[in-house]
Amino acid sequence: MTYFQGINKIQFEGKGSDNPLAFKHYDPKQVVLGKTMEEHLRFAVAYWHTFNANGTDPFGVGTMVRGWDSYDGLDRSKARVEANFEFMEKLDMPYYCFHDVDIAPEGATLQETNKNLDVIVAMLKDNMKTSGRKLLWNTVNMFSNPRYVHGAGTTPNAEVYAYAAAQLKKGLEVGKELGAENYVFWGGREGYETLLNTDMGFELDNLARLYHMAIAYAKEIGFDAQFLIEPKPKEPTKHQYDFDAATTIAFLQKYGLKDHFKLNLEANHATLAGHTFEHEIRTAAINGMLGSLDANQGDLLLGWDTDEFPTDLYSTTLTMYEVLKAGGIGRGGVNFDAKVRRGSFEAEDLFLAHIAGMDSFAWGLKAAAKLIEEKTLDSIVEDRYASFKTGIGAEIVSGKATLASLEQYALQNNPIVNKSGRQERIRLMLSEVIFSV
Ligand code: XLS
Ligand code: CA
Ligand code: CA
Repeated sequence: MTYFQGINKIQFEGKGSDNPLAFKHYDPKQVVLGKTMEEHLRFAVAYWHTFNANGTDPFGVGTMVRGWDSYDGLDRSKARVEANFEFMEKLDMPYYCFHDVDIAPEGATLQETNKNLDVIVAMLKDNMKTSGRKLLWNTVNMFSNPRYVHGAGTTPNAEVYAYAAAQLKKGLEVGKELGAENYVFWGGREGYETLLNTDMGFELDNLARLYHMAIAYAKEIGFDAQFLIEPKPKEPTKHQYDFDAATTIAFLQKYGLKDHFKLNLEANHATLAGHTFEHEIRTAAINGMLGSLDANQGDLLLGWDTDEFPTDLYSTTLTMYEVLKAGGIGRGGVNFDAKVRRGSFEAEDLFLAHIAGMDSFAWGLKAAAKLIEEKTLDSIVEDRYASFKTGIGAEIVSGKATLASLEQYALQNNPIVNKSGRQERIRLMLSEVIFSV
């Protein structure tokens, strides 16, 4: 059975090609700064957007034309598994990611749900073995089912907390079974609407308790995936607890969890938090917490999470610049947590969208590598902080300076001379590099 008829394996044809079903920049085996593009980028397909989303919005029903939708229940889940592997192979996508509810339908009881999962996980495992495709991360969806109306790890209801713990336990077992490289926690309902009915301190204590239990259980079953927390400032709750990278790091530090986690950062979540993606990546990197990336882009004219495919080359370049500077993405990857627009409803659009994202990231990688090779930004930054290399600056950095010694210096050093930051010039230099690769 084929779900993407008429689409062959997507090949790299290079910049001159006008074939929409070909890569112009993503050449998996091309070496950039000592590693292949494939090794740098570790692309992943997000199961939920590609195989589950049907284009429904608050004003209308689904629009997507999908072969697997001619089935129901577990049969549809099986069809999605087949479609997933056909899709990954045709795009030469090495990884995929999913929530438990994306791959198998929830049953009437926890027992039934777990049974459904077992059937599909076995099928995924077989397909992974024959295709060599891998699981970048899995997670459990503790936000869609109405039981999670007031949260999962931060619910005021201990019965719901217990259910969430059981779901999480199964998620860790599934991750182990499929050899997931990472395990993600995104707290969809871990936040609140109003303090008038909320004990924030208690909710955060409980969330930390759940994470400690997860660490203990992963150790018990020998699941050695990297745990990742994915920050998001709002939506669905008004105040999401894992607001951004800095907030999440502070939480992990407070509860003694920092050594067990890294961050899964998403571009659209960064912009919702009022940050750039590169700000979030830098914040994680300087704290040793860069884990993985959810690649997408938001619409700056809209205040919600639009999860569009990433095509902004300035952003993909600066993202890959941060990743290269941080020494690479490690066990993480670039997961397309992105959905085609409601009007892009043909199956072929799934390919065109992923090609757009993969090419934009490959383009960004090449530009970032050039920025690094030519030390374009490094020399600017080095020069900007040069006053800390010698004299009074060196004394500050070495710890020799005191308030009194600095006062003495300041009293004699008159006038102070500052240098221009040259931001506009640097932006143009960036454009020149992007369009030269
Ligand atoms: C939603 C999140 C979610 C996580 C995984 O906004 O991006 O999809 O990546 O639960
Ligand atoms: Ca995400
Ligand atoms: Ca999102």
